[in-house]
Amino acid sequence: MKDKILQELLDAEETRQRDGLELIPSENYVSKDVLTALGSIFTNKYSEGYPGKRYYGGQENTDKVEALAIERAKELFGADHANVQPHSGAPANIAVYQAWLNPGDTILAMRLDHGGHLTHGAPVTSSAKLYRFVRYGLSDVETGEIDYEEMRKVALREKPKLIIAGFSGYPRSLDYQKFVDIGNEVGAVLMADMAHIAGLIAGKALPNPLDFGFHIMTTTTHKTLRGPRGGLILSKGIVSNPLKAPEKTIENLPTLIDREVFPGMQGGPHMNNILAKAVAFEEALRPEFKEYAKQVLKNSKQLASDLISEGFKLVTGGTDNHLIMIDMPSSFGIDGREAQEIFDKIGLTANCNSIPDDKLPPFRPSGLRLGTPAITTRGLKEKDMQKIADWMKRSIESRNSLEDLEKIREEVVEFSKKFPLPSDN
Ligand code: DSN
Repeated sequence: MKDKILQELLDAEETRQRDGLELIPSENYVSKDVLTALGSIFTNKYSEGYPGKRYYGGQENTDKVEALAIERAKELFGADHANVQPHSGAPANIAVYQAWLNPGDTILAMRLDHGGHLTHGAPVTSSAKLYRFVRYGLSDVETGEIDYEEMRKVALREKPKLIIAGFSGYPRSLDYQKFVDIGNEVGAVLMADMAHIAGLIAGKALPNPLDFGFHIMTTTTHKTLRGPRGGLILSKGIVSNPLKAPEKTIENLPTLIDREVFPGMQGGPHMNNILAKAVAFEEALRPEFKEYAKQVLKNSKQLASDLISEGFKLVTGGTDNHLIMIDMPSSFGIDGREAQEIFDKIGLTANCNSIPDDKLPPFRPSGLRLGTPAITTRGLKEKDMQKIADWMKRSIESRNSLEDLEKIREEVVEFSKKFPLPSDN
């Protein structure tokens, strides 16, 4: 790069990623081919519309790329329809809301302080101003059990037009069948926001909500799915006529979604990004991706167990997925942000997060959220989890000694260097 300042920052970020361990559960490392696709000249092209139905000329290659990305996404998730254009997870969710709902309609989603996501109606979002969000949550924060009885009562009372299953801070499994039963009873469309676990679903390590009768699944493509930053919407059913505004019926959902993504809320798709999605979907279709998905879960369970042995108190007592939430004040009398800052000093990257019924505020919450997707991509196995738990414990105990923290950091750097980034190959 000619700009020396930016080149230095790029180099510094590469060193940070290489010399540390990435434990944020929503991050991952992409392959060299995904990086190549992102940096390709497809970024130069405008392609408003969909394959075969574009507004500008010169689409002979973009059409093929997008068609391939769509076919691969459908195969990966057993969907009838895929829209690969959403720029990220938030626009994917908003496109679904706008495709199906009218302003003032009701959405039933997980309590944000019990693990639900910002885009599921946090008061600060534009969606919360347009739609009425009602909530389900946990019946028991000790086990993480969702209160399905209460969810049913709320659904019968509030008559939501959309029910969302999905989370960004929940370490347990959802009972998709219960969602489907409740949704069918009240006539709601069922949307699974699988942004966090899409790669584990694609790798068949976790069940697929579409198999249970969910109508729509949204996801990002850059978390466990290990693709470029981006969004994806999958559904059952086929597009009738994307050029004609259809009635809002379940059969028309794919058409409604396509029309809402473009021209409803986005302009030209980012074709370099769609090329990179097509690359990542092919990688996720390979047998070795199934091994990866299984290993993410094995590492997560092992790390949870090693952390418990070191005295960390985990929210819900463990994990069923890639994500672990630590209750920091109950473990070591510090808050989640302080823990995040200590771990930054030794090269372990995680993020602070609210825990259910948190007594602390969101910017300085009690929880520390971590996960195993990125370290599993680097090649770490169960036996390596004890090291991470040990570094975490030691660094908290040594938090007032810069010298001790520096010593731990050297150990982390030396260890991390043994695990190349996938883009090195
Ligand atoms: N920021 C993502 C996460 O970390 O879970 C969700 O949007």
